[in-house]
Order: sequence, then C-alpha cells, then structure tokens
Amino acid sequence: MAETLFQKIINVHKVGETRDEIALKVDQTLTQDATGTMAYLEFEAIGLDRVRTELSVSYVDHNTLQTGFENADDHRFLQDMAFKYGVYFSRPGNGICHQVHLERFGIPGKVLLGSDSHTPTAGGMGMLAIGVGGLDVASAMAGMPFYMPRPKVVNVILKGRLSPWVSAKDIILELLRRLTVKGGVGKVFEYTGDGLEHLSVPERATICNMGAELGLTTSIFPSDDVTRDFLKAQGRDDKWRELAPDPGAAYDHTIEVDLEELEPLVACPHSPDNVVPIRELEGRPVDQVIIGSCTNSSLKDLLTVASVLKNKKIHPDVSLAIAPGSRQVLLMLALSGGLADIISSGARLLETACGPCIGMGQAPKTGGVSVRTFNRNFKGRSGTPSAEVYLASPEVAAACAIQGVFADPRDMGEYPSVQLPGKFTIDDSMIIPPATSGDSVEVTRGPNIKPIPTGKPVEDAIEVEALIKLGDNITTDDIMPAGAKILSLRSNIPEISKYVFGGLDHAFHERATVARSGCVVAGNNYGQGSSREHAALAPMYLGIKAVLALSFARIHRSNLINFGIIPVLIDRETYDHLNQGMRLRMENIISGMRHGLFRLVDIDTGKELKAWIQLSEREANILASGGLLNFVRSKVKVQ
Ligand code: MIC
Ligand code: SF4
Repeated sequence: MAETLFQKIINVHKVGETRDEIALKVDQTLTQDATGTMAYLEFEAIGLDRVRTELSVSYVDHNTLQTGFENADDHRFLQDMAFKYGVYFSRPGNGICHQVHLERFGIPGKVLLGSDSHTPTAGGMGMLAIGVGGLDVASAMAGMPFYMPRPKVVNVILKGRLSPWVSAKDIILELLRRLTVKGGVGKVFEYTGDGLEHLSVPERATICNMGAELGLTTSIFPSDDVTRDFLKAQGRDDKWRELAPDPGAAYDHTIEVDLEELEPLVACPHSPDNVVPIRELEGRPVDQVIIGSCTNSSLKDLLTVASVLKNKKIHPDVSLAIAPGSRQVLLMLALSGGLADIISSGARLLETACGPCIGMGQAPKTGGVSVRTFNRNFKGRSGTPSAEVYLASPEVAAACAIQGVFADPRDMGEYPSVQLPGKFTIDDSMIIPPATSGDSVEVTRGPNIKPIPTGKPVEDAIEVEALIKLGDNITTDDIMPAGAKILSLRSNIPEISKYVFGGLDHAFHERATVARSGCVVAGNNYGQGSSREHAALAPMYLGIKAVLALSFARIHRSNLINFGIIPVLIDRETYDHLNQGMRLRMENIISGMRHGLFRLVDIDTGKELKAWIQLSEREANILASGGLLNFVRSKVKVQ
C-alpha cells in the first residue's frame, strides 16, 4: 500500500501502539536552557549514569541575559550535566537551538524530541521532530519510548512559485489565516507539490517552525535534492537519504496553497492567526522592528535583509534590532559583507540567541508598535503589556524599518534573490562533546538550583476551589509568564510559582496559597503555545489538582498529566455554571481516570455538573503514580 512519509518514519520507529497512541523510539533529543535545567534534574532523578539516545544536545539560547548570578549558574550546571551524562553542549553564543540543530545535527528520517515547542523546525529537513515537556525529554534520554497521540495526517500541496518579495513566512501565515491557532490540533502536516523545488531547507524550516502556532503535532517536508545540497554545504552529505511519500499515498485531508497567489502578510496583535495582507496596514507608524528568532534568522533571511538595507538608512523613528540565528549565520554574514550593510543602515546588533522573542531585552515603548519576524505575538510576551506586536517576513520587516511605517516590500523595486553558498563555514568549537566517562565529573550547582518537587498519586475524592475562570486560547505565557526577570527562576520552582497567572491576575498566587487545593476553569485550547512544563509544575506546587477546560493544547495537556494534574473536560453548560470562588467536590476519580466518568459537584448548591476524564491507559497509570517521574523511575529500574 502506498504510504505517507509520516507513516514510513513511524514504521521504522514504532515499538508499540494502542488505539490512541503510537510508542516511538526516539533517536535524538534537544533541550534549551529555560527548559533544560529541569529536564536534566529530572534525568538525574531517574538515576541512570548515561543517556540512552543516539544523540542528545543541550543548547543555551534563551536565558542569556546575565543581570545576576542565576543564569550564569544555570549555564555552568547545564555544561557539567551534559559532560557527565553523555550530552553535547552548545555554548551560549553558538545560536538558537533549532537553527543550530538544522545546521549541525539534524538527520532526515530520524525522530527528534525537544523540550521546546518549535522543535518541529527540523521537519524542514525531513525529520519527525516533536516538541514536548522537559520530563518527556528526560524520559526519552533514559531510553523510554515517546507516546504520540495518533494524529491525522494532512497533505499540504504547495503549487507553483512564490512571487518576488513574498516568502516562506507568508505561506505559514496564510495557513494560520485559514485554519487559526486551533486548526492543527491532533494533526501532522506533510508538505508536497512542485512548489517544494524552489524552497530551501531554511525556508521549509520557517514553515515547520510556525506549524507550532497552528497547534500541530509536527510538520514534515520530504528529504530531496534541496536537502542534500543543504547537508552538503554543511559538510554532512553522508547524513542525507532520500525520503518521500509514495505516489498515491492516502491522507486524512488535503490542503492546497497556490504560491503564486500569495502576497506579503502580517499577523496582527495579539495572536499569530490574526492575519491580514500588509496593504491593509500600509502607512501606519512603526516604532520598532526586530529580525531574528528561530522562525526567521537563517543566512538566507539575513542576506536578504542585508541586500534590502544596503546603502540605505533606517527611519529615524524606528529602532531596528537584528539577532542572527547562529554563530555560523553571523560569521558568514560578516564574511560576505552583509553584516557591514546591516550595521551601516543603523541596525542594532544583538547576540545570536532568542533575545526579544522571549522578552530578553528590547521591550517596546509604552503602546509601541513592533514588527517582528518571530512566531508569537501574545499580549505582554514582548515585556511591554501595552505594546502591539505584529509578525511578518524579513522582507516586510526590512521595508518597515526603512519607511518608518507599515510598507509593502513589493514597492522597493527589484527583489534581491539571494543564493545560499555551496559551502558553509564550519566551526564546531562552541559545541563541547561529552566526557567518555562521566563518573568523575563534578556538577556545580548554584544557589538558585532547587530540587524538583514531585507529585503525589491522585486521590479518589478531593475538594477544590475554582481559583480562576479563563476564556479560550489561554497561552502558557499567560499561565507562567517569561521575560528576563521570571525566566531566571526556571530552576527554582518555589520562587517561580509566585508568578503563576501573574499577567492576568496578580492575586492568584495568594489565593492559591490560602486555598491549598484548587482548580483552574478554562475555555477551548487551554495551554496553547510553549512546551514549558513550569506551566504545570508551578501550579502543581501551588496545590492545583485539576484543570477543567473545554479542550486542551497537546503539549500542555501532557505536561499536566506528567505532573499529576488531572485534565478534566467539561461542556459549555458546566463552563457557564462555574465561577471563580466556587467550591467543588470531585469523586470516583480513580475509576473515572480509567472509564471516563466521575462525579463533579458544586458543594454549595449540590448541583451535579457534567465533566469527564479522557486518558489513555498509560496516562491513567502516570496520574496514579503521581506523575511521569515516579512512573519512569519504576520502569527504568526493572529494565
Ligand atoms: C517559547 O517560544 O515560548 C519558548 C520560550 O521557546 C518555549 C519554551 C520555554 O518556555 O522555555 C517553547 O516554545 O516551548
Ligand atoms: Fe527561542 Fe523564540 Fe524560538 Fe522560543 S520561539 S525557541 S523563545 S526564538
């Protein structure tokens, strides 16, 4: 039978399956520092002396601002842990994990699990790459399979060729416009079509990267001649193999995008799916432009920007900042002369890291309008709650920086068609290989690194207070905000838990501390966005026992289960009934976890509310063990 590419990769990695889940052997893992400190503490708690993957890499790219000892201590801890346990360590300054992984480690056809929601970026080179919480990565590093909810596979056919000044970013923005941030939940997008021929690996990676914003499990492109050329330029052509779906493979659904019809698009505040053509915004003033992030900071992107900025100055009312995706990109930009064009335009050069994407500097002014080549524009994520953040391609961003207003790049004359070099400059000196034996390696732990709290087995009956009632599409940035101040507490759960829901409700922490046993009520797609397990771990620490929502985002749902919080599904009637401050009783939870039904009662009125628990058998076992860490520990020992 003709098979999809997804199916072919599954066939060689499947180590078990149930009706709902496929168990996969994981070949590679990646972590970044903001999720990595927890992931390695968790791996350490599992008790093995070496990772059991083909390759694991620890990147430092998020918490690079060192305004106190905390981040520097975490970096040292991560370097020691990597050296000890058999993990490659990409030093701060070497680049953003997803960009560096594409350049130096990705291999077509392999399964990659990463503790960052944009791990699917590697789908641009034919990897099956999935974003998960840190504990899932720790478990994979311990050699445990990854259990993927069985997705629907959608064929996205890209037809024709992009017009000048229209870029890969516009393809994914068009999909977000059509499908919304909920449109990809439970799905994998597999790209085919004659349009692929003209899309380089970094452009494909941009499309896969923002598949995370659709809520997709992952996205994947075939591995073809374009992939081979990329790997060859990286001196890694031995890693190439051809991978494609069989002709006539059956998909659950098909979407077509005619690339010739696309125009430059922009996602307006405060959601990546709030997409309009740039012409609808033309002429409105812009205060800040930032080019970078794991979505758009490849050499291709920055060489294009350099050509646009060449012999021009940025508008006096605009601050333009540029953060190259990796040290390789920065080096080659310098060697090509493009960096000089960028600097002389008046741009501010930032280090090769996530930077402003996660609120590490460059927060806009009060009410400022910021055009960014990033993937997320959730309210407050930039560090300025009143700022208006727009997401666009590097081409649009550069045009806005020069004009000082939203500007259509198509008015800038001839498109600088940039060709990628046949050979990249390769220097892996900022990647430290692990020690051959970790036995004698001492791990340094700064005072900010606190032990991980572990969950307790779920009880059969509990009383909880509804501590907050929220609407649809609540992001993990809403639950556990980021930004320079809070991110430095990622290895200190007691401290970071003070900021849970901080941007929405400053009194939440105090209410939760007083109540000691609470639940959260939410609408659809609760927990969309990042993979940060702190959005489950910190609420668990505050005594949150359950989240009652109309629906959940995939990664966050798993994180809740991993930390012993029950994801309870409710219908609209129950949602409308529930209010902040209500006291609720949950009964028959243990059998409910196996069979779905349990009792949810409004204590004050005695009214019984419709609610159910939908878990796989494995997930029920995890909750019964008090979380994944306890569960994995028991499994690893018996192996
Ligand atoms: C993000 O883009 O939100 C992050 C920061 O990269 C997160 C991970 C984290 O919170 O550490 C993600 O995307 O998973
Ligand atoms: Fe870093 Fe932003 Fe990418 Fe997250 S989305 S990995 S913060 S660059």
